[in-house]
Amino acid sequence: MRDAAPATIYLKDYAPFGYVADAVHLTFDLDPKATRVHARIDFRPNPETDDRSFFLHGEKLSLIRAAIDGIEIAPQLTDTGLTCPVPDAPFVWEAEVEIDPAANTALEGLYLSNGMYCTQCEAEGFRKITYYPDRPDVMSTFTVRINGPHPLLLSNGNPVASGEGFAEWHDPWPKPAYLFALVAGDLVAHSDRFTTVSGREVDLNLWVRPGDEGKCAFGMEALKKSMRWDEEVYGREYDLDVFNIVAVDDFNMGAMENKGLNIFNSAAVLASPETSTDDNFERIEAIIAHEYFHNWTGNRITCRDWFQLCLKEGLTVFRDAQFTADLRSAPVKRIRDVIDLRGRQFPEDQGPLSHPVRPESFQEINNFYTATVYEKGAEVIGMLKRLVGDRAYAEALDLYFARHDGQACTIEDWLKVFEDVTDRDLSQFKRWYSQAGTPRITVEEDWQDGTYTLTLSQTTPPTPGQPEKLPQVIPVAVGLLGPNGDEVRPTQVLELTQDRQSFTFDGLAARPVPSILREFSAPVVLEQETTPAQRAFLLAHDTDPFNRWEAGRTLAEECLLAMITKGAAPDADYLNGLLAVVRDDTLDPAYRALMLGLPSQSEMAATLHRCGVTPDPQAIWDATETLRQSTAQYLQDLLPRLRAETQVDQPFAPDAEQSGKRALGGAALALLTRLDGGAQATSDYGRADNMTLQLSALSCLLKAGKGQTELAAFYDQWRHDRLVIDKWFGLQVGLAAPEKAADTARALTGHPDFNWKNPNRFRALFGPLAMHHAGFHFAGGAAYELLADWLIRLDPVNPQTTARMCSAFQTWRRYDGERQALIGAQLDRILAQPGLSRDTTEMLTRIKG
Ligand code: 0A1
Ligand code: ZN
Repeated sequence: MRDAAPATIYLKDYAPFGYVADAVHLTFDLDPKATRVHARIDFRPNPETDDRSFFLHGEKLSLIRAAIDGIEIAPQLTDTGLTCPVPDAPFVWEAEVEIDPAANTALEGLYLSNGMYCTQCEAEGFRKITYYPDRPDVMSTFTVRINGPHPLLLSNGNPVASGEGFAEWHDPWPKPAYLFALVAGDLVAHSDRFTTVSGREVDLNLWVRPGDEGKCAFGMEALKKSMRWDEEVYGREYDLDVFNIVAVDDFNMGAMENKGLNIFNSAAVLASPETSTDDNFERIEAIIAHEYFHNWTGNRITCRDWFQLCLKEGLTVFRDAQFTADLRSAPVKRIRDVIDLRGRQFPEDQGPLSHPVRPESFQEINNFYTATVYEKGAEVIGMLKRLVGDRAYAEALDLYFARHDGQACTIEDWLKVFEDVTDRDLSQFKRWYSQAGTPRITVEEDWQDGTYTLTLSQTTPPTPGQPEKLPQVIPVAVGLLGPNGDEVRPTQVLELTQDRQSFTFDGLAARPVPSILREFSAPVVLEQETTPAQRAFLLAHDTDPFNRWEAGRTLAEECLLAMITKGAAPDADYLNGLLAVVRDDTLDPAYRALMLGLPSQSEMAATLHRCGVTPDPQAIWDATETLRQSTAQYLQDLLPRLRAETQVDQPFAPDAEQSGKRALGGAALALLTRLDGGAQATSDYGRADNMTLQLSALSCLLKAGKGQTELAAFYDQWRHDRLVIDKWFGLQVGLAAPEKAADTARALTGHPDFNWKNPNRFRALFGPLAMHHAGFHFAGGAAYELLADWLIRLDPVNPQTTARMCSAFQTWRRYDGERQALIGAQLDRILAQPGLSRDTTEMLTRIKG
């Protein structure tokens, strides 16, 4: 429930806790409605500070008993914790509390999911388990005894003892409380072993509900690949005798890196060819890697405070992206990441929720697990690596691990290892952590007497609380192509550090065509005025696969802009260039599939807004549809060949090669369906023997306004599988015609399988509604109202998921007055709810601006 006035917490106010926790002993007596937690903690005064106030966080706890050095005390209790006098010397704190896991629908702390006990303590959930200094800079060893009748009783670290009705665990690695975990239930394991580089034998278990055993093999392989990769690439070895992963159905996020006991949303780990798409497999592999990599970047070295969240998240996202690039295709991974960045982080950075990669204040930290902290945080690390070079990066990382193992660190610590290794002053680079907003780069060119000059200028628009921006260090990777398409200057990184800066290239025989921001070397908007012919030239010749794709994307964007703002016809340069690339069978099918993509409709809205035009969602939809139809006609003769070429004859494997073929085949089917009225998709649906093909055919049919028979058959086939039924919900909303999206979603909320308290199911329905640009913004605002109704309903049950879904409204100021009025009214309606959570209140207040 909402505090009278939610407090704002500031980075500048950081102060260490007055006490060190040397050892934590916890005993759990499990009971669904009345679990008893006994805590015994060895504290001593912290020599780093004189502050001797003793405050332990605690929320929703019934205190049964508290004692210091064995003597019972009566602490002063508040809504958020307790205080009491303590000795100015080492002492033993004891407390017994009672908690109610069954009533915990917020899914923070200890809760029940399908009868299984499970915890989520990041960021501040441990305080709902016992009284504790619940802050990441308090690190301690944990010994845990769990008493309960469940066959499986798990906690962090290594098993110490177990018997009828109990188990004991000890984690020798000091950790903050947010990495604590406990699981108790009746689960089955898919087990394996891993021998680390120095010969440690590690038991690996993936624990799932009975019935899900067949969906574990892929996750286990991904785990072993991650463990080996981290040894080989970062020199990081696993450090316990056991690594447990547990799949849980009710989870607010993707997964959690608890020490030695990762807890995963079942959607982020369970996979089989029949029930999971290629994209699901790739995402699962990346999330398993991400959580595993946290063992070093997050667990062994953690964050001093939550403002430093990007220290572990940016670095770990960067590492998992490297892993995927190594295992699969580096260009395809990069392009997909940039699509994601533009789709999720750019709107955040360019709207009312904009915040620095390292925020300086917050009310509810759960609202800062954002694309900016995660994905832009990873981009910042990519830039740093590009600036210092691969070798210095590796040395800096070695130093980071050596210097900070076992510590709770800051961005200053992180940058210092790079400064020490390279002797570079990174103070200007550090602005990437403190300055919000997406920089824009403009380009001027000059050609005289064999010298080509590129002048780059940077500006970053104002963001909330940051009206003025200073220039940042922007690595701009550039290559030059000669008139015949040959590369006359290979990629070189230009360091743009000033507002405006010129770079010259001498000794060229002819005026070159620049390929700027290769590999998307910085998270910026590049505003380069070029002709469609120049774009088409890059699309045909650029040696940088990212920029080649980018040339096609920009051509498409410009073509759509002309169609929307001038009523132009689809551009021939775009269609010709696309045809040439897509028919080139020397190129990776996955890459060609990406070439067939268009900028998303919300991206088009952002571009129009940036150009000073109020976006009309229906006009964007219409232009996109027209362009897709023209593309289908233009590529008509190629489509049968593409389909033949992308047939997979081998047994299903979710690897880069097969999934690339299926992606291109799926893109071809989508175009073909526009020409044949769905005949091919109907036949494909009937023959599909894996979820990628099944879903691709069904999607084509639904998009064409057909496929109701297949949709019903799909439900009957998969009604027993909760993860597939999530897809069934999403598909119908996401592929509805704009005028039907809200009604479709509303009707589905009445379906008996719409278990709205399950975050996956809630998101399965409302995520696609919010992402359906023309449907969500359809005139009249029915979708706004529907989403608001459900956010109001969900907030008292699960504030975290409610608050995250509020970001659907973050771009509202882009639209016309009528839509702004409709959305504004919904925002006000939600904000007026009595007892609205701190999470949702903060999000909506920021969105309103
Ligand atoms: N640290 C996890 C993400 C995570 C964050 C918060 C959670 O609950 C509030 C759960 C998971 C990761 O980066 O994977
Ligand atoms: Zn993470």
